[in-house]
Amino acid sequence: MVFKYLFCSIVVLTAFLGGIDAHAGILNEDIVASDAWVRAMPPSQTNTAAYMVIKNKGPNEVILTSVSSDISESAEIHQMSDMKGMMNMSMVSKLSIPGNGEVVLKPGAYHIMLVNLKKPIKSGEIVQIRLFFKGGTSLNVKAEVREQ
Ligand SMILES: [Cu+2]
Repeated sequence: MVFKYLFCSIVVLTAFLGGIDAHAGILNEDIVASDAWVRAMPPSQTNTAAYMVIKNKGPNEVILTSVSSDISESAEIHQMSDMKGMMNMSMVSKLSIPGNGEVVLKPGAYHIMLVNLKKPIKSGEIVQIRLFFKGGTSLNVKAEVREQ
């Protein structure tokens, strides 16, 4: 039993590391993220949001399919929409960045929701956010924690 458990752990670990390496190896140089920041939250809050501008300098559409962060258990792509005067937040499965275009993630619009913060975050801290795109490319973004 012990051997079987150990074997499973190794397989899982290898798959995990392999996944990370595969992503880290492919970088789409046409995609640039700028003005990245994370909203500072009081310690009682377990979620926060990250904002940035994602620019696509290439001619082809690029699709953001998932996000992750080192400070939260999970991260989601969210959209804010006005539903008859009530701002409503919903998760989206992907975000398209048009060729030679950009998408602005900002308060009241698209944002990255950092869900279940592992520890309180303070202004001035730098947070790593990783963007994963269709086709296997990814981008590491450094975001500063600020009040707004
Ligand atoms: Cu949200």
